[in-house]
Amino acid sequence: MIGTIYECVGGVYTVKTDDGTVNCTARGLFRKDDTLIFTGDRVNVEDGVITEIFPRKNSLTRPPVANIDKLFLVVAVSSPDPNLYNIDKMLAVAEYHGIQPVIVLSKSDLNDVLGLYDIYGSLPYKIYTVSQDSENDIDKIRDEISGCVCVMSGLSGVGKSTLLNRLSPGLSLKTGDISKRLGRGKNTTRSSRFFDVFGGVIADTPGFSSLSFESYDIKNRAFLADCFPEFREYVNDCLFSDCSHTKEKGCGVIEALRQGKIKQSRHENYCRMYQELGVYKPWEDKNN
Ligand SMILES: Nc1nc2c(ncn2[C@@H]2O[C@H](COP(=O)(O)OP(=O)(O)OP(=O)(O)O)[C@@H](O)[C@H]2O)c(=O)[nH]1
Ligand SMILES: [Mg+2]
Ligand SMILES: [Zn+2]
Repeated sequence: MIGTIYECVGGVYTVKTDDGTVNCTARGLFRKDDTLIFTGDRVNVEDGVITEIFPRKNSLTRPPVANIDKLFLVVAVSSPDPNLYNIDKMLAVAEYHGIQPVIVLSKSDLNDVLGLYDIYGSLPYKIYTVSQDSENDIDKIRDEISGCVCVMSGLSGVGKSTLLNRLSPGLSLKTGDISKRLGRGKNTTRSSRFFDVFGGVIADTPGFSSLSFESYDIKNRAFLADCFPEFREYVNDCLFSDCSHTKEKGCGVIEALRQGKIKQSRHENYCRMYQELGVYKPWEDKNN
């Protein structure tokens, strides 16, 4: 039987097949060689045991999901405060894996969205706004899900589960408070779980507090500039073909930044990521 993993909790996998939903375990071999099995994986099941994982078109480890078309990056305008580095990292990670990012600004009842619009409004991404007391873009987000496999992603407490409950009230997902002391969410959602809604699929996922590139497999920083769509039209203007676009003379990206065509914070975060990624050493790569 072939099916799709809808949830993984403590070694039990909920698999949806044409004949219904079954709870399965995984073949011992997968555990032995540390093969990760993700929500979204297409698998073969025999007698309640997953025997094969089919090749993925993409996968993320935080949130842990596979075969995704769209990533809704939920960013609260306040509580928790937006972290531009996290936003830019997540957008780059999605681009790297061929996943279409959609930005959702949440909690717009708490603060102005204009600052974030100023930075992200000119990127080739759709941006929607949601708040607990108005319908805003709820219908448009429903339309985005239709026909796609989507994932909600964002810091703990930004309102991912709350948004899903708004989109589809029957889901009744658990939501949690923000810690007053720490100003962040309490990791209320514990697993990545798919839901069939509006002719598509969407995963609620555990929020994160920080990001690391190792876990996302952006291996080679030479590809990083390509994950910043607004850089693409300027990279061919650089004087040096191996330009890193961080500080070189005659760099087309830096010239575009100087002319205000690229946002300061986006370039700063690009440089920070570039440093963080370091030089790719294939011989140290366990997965090669
Ligand atoms: N003011 C305001 N609060 C909101 C809004 N959306 C969600 N909240 C609150 O934010 C808190 C966190 O919401 P959740 O939906 O649990 O957040 P989450 O992103 O799913 O968090 P994790 O599961 O921990 O990753 C709850 O107290 C919600 O009531 C909003 O639009 N406005
Ligand atoms: Mg949640
Ligand atoms: Zn350059």
